[in-house]
Amino acid sequence: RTSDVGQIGDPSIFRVPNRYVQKARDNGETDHLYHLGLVVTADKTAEAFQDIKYVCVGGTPSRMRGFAVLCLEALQIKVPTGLGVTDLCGGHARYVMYKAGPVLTVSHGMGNPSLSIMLHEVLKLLHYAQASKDVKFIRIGTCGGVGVPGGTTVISDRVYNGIYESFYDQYILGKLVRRPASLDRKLCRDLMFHATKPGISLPVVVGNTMCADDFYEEQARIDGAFCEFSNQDRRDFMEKCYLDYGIRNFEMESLAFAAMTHHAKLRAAVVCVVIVNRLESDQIAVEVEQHLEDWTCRPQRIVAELIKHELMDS
Ligand code: R2B
Repeated sequence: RTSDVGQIGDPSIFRVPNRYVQKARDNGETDHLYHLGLVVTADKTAEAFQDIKYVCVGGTPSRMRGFAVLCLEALQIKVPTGLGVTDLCGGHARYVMYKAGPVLTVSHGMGNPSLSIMLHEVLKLLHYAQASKDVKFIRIGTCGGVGVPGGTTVISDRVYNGIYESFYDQYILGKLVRRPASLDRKLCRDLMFHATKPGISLPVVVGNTMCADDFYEEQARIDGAFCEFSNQDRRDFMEKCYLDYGIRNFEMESLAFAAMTHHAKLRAAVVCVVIVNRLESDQIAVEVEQHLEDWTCRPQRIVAELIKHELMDS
């Protein structure tokens, strides 16, 4: 970063591609990030986030708190005794957000719409904070495996919607807007490297991901409240996913995540641990509960390792 960091037009800082928000920041106006429960301006509040280099997101508040604690340990950051990690979101927020040095960890709830609201507000927060445009975004989550056993982490290569297209579709002003959902290949490779190196050595595959807008019918489950296809249809679909499209997992947020980060010209990756192999079962076995703690930490360990090494090298 140069001495003119924060100057309007500084090419090293991140700007949301929205002229209205750009103008608001340049004019020093306030912005209510309603779902984060924060009122921000390009002043001290936002400056607190200027050093962010990684934004890691995941479904549940407890997992994102746990990841913040893991990052504090990995980066050997001491927090004053008794303070612990503090949720930075305001009172009526829908999400939680923690900061561990240059790592921001934020929960996103379930599904593309929930993630999308959080991401709009976090992107604006980084914009107001004049954070670097090189911030990396990583989703750490859980998923159903397609021919991949429980406990294995899938690092996404391509992400598909339910009809095998890498686009996130939205209806804006009565029109269909299709945004390409694209992840960063190098970040994916780097994550794979750290996952498999001696000392970490976790079961991990790189594969394509199908992102569904529903947990049951759209993910070919026959155990939802409705099911209008046969078990054979389900098997044919799974086979097509696996063989024709290299799909190795199903989850519910990667499409909006990949499309929005790509649209904002930011690098992003998706790292999810399998909690059920969908070629074997629809339901998450009760016995899996005993592994959940360990398994859900696996993407966190891989990402913390990458962050630690990248920061050490920088
Ligand atoms: C994985 O787990 C959730 C559904 O149980 C959803 O957020 C997802 O992508």
